[in-house]
Amino acid sequence: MPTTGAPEDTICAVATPAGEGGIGIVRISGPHAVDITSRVVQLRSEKSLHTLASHTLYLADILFPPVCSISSRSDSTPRQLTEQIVDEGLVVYMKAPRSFTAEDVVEIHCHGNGLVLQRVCQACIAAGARLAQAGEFTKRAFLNGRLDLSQAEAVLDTIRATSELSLKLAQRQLRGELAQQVRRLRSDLVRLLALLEAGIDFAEEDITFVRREEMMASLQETLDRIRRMIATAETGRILREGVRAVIAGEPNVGKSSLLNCLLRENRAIVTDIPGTTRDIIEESIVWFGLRITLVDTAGLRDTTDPVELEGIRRSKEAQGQADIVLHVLDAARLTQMDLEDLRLPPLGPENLVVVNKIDLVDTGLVRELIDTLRTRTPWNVVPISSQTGEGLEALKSAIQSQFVKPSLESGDGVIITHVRHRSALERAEASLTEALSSVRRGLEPEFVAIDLREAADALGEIVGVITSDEVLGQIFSEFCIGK
Ligand SMILES: Nc1nc2c(ncn2[C@@H]2O[C@H](COP(=O)(O)OP(=O)(O)O)[C@@H](O)[C@H]2O)c(=O)[nH]1
Ligand SMILES: [Mg+2]
Repeated sequence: MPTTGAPEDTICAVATPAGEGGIGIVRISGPHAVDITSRVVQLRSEKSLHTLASHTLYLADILFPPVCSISSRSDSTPRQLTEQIVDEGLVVYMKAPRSFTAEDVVEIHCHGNGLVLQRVCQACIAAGARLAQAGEFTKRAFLNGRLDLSQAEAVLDTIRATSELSLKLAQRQLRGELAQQVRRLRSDLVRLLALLEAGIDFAEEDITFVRREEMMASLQETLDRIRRMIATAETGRILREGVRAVIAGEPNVGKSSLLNCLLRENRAIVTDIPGTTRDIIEESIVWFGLRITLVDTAGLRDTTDPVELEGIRRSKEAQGQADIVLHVLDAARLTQMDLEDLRLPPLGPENLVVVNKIDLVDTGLVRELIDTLRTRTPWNVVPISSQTGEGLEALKSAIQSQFVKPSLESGDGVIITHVRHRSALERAEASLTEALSSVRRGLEPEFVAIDLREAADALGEIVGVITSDEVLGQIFSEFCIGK
């Protein structure tokens, strides 16, 4: 269970983004939410805010400064509405526990003007609220048991999602898909632990509560399930954060042209002078629901120009951080050389060879060239022309298919998207492997129990059953104020 008790104070913050908008919302959460709001707004119906029905919108005038402080709550003198009105808006009360934080929540919807919103917030503070910290509403939802930790993280993922696939994963996690699976695994371990501990307690009577084979089979099965989850982590990270695709190759092969062509804009300078691009240029787009950050780099060649040398250093660094490297070759140059002499940096399975400028070469020759490259090497080779746009769709699909597996799109199974979850699963895996080996070697149940408990605790960290203030602080500080 969460270590901290339910908060006593009432917090407020602007919940909508800064800038102009059709509406802007101030959110107030805590035991005094209604009292505080009653100092800041007045219903058009003149009724008391304490009579509000839950989950219903009411038209109201928003006042500033607050008419009276929270301590003189019984004050019933009619309010002077003259210059104090800041705006008009709607008020909605969400009675605990049927609210985002599971506390009493009031939202004041006014016009989306920063000045108005700020004044409403100041009025709430003057009336006894405290300005919320980053992520504090979501943190309260967690502390009050409304969300588990993985769901709280999914709230942030939902806010941050920049592609359909990342949004889909965030929503699945928000609905508790990961949490359910982790809880099942954990309860299996806790059950085994209970049997084991019962065996330890009754050791003198020589009673066995769980047979060794049964224990081994159970542990093995849990271990397999955890390993399958860990195996999804790399794809999950990419779907959540997007793919970093670095365009690399010798000068003048058409790297910047490829970037421009894929972005459909003249982002990078293209010239026929080798060594034009010196800095890293990056832009992000979404293809097939997946965010792709394209990174154009300086061409690799021997040079003494210090600026170009720095560009080349940055290019190599960018390649090191890439999820996929697109190695661009010039088709016209390839036809003039012996392919045996072609040197490429070591390529992993997630890298692509892009043969550009095929418009300059006879179609038959291009086919021959590509066939030769494909048969001689394990590389995935895609012919394109940045000039005519030929082959670009095939290139996009080739990149996409490296990262989006059909099984992910069909939505079966849980996908691990957070490093925090992955590291907890890996610790659980290590402890279970240890436990399994202890059982196999016939060690005392006490040893096995220690590892089982560690594995269960590691799983518990994912959903927040076991947690520290430090971890909570880290997670919620990433949120914005008002969430
Ligand atoms: N014919 C043709 N020329 C191209 C193509 N791609 C790039 N170029 C030309 O090749 C030269 C070098 O292009 P650039 O994109 O600056 O190469 P980078 O140095 O690799 O970034 C420019 O003159 C481009 O117009 C292509 O697909 N076909
Ligand atoms: Mg360039």
